[in-house]
Amino acid sequence: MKAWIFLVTSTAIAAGTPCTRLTSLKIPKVTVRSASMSQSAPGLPSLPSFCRIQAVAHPVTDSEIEFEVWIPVAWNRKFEGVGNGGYVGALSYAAMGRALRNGYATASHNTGHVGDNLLFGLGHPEKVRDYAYRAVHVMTENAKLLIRAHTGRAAVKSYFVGCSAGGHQALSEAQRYPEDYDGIVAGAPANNRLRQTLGFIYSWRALHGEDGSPIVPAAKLSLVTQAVSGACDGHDGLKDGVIEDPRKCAPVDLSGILTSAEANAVRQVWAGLKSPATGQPIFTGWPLGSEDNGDQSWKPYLLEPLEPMRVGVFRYFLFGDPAWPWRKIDYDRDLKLAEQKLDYMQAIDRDLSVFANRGGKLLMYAGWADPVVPPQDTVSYYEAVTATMGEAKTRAFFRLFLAPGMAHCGGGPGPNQFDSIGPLDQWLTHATAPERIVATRGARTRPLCAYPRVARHMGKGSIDDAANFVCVLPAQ
Ligand SMILES: [Ca+2]
Repeated sequence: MKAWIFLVTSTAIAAGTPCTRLTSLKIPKVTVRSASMSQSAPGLPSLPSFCRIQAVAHPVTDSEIEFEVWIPVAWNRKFEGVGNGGYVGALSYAAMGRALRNGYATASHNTGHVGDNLLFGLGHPEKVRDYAYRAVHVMTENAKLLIRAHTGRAAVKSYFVGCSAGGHQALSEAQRYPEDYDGIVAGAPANNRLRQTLGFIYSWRALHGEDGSPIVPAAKLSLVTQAVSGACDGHDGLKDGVIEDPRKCAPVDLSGILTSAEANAVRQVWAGLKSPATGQPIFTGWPLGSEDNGDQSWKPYLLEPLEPMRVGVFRYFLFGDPAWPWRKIDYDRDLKLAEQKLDYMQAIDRDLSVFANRGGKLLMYAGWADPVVPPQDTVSYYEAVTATMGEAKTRAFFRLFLAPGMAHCGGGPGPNQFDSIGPLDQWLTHATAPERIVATRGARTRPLCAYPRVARHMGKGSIDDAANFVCVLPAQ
């Protein structure tokens, strides 16, 4: 009898609140605008049946965070929060669709504003904070609450998956809200955002004359990449059209394709921004081989914009002055000011002990041919965490995978399609730490190896088959 009562009780709890009745839930500072069963979403005409919840959160005055939570009928009992790209104030429906098809309950948000124009932050410091770190946390807390309300159960595991700005969000969650997620995937993280913005300004100025006209013709960028490939491809021991580690490239002769002024501009972008006062690096350069790979290039990020990308971080967020003369930037002084006033815009804390000690796992990846977020900076962050926490402790919860020839979050000449949530889930549920992840591009498969290891061909068999590669420490 007692067992029967328990069964009835747990069934009643498990039944939860019907989807359409979630709109009447009272959640502090949240309004559930709609909730209904669905099998589609914008751009996703055919999805597994799910409860679609649309809501808005107002954690503080002047904050308005749109978010959605999707809970599949055939639920795997896990939650996957998904990240955003750039400054785009829009929900990531495609990523939500992928999570849903894998059985996850999922959530996305619009970062607290609409559209990809940094003007949103002018005079709205709370919206900047929403973008920088708060919106993803607010979404996460409320998504968990709604999942529990609808299903009657808490998710057994919670994961976050993001790339670019989503990678920044991923690291911010691990650092600021280490109890939000059990597992986190941080792809090409734009977490060093203040310095990277200076890198955009510096690189734009390197590639343009004082009158704003480009020094390097866009059509020549692909020639630079071909020259880099010719000089560096075989440097890793395998002529396969992919550069294993562009930091090890020998000097590239550009004299046959660029004028000396053009070559000088490109070399400045490669070299990165150094402090005019001390000569110390402020931000890494962009990697050799990232100039133009057809599908991704420096063109939309460094060359074609009429002013430096994301200059609004300083113009609107820091100085609050639409007329701020960015050409007169003082890299040392203005970085210092930004670090004082906009520290929350970055996620560069090297101590992830709280996340690690509660069993959190972090999988980070980057492409070696990324024209947006230089992978050298991602490596630097990993090495900084390792130096802070120790190698053994770091490897126990944090792995970095570098994809040779991959551009920004995909694309590029190297194998660039791979599953990250699967290996992360295996790590959390079976304690199997990822050592290699197989990436594909067309018919070619290749293992991505846990840093600092690299994929080495065993000397026989196709170079297009991952089975013929082992992960080894690179030759010094
Ligand atoms: Ca190669």
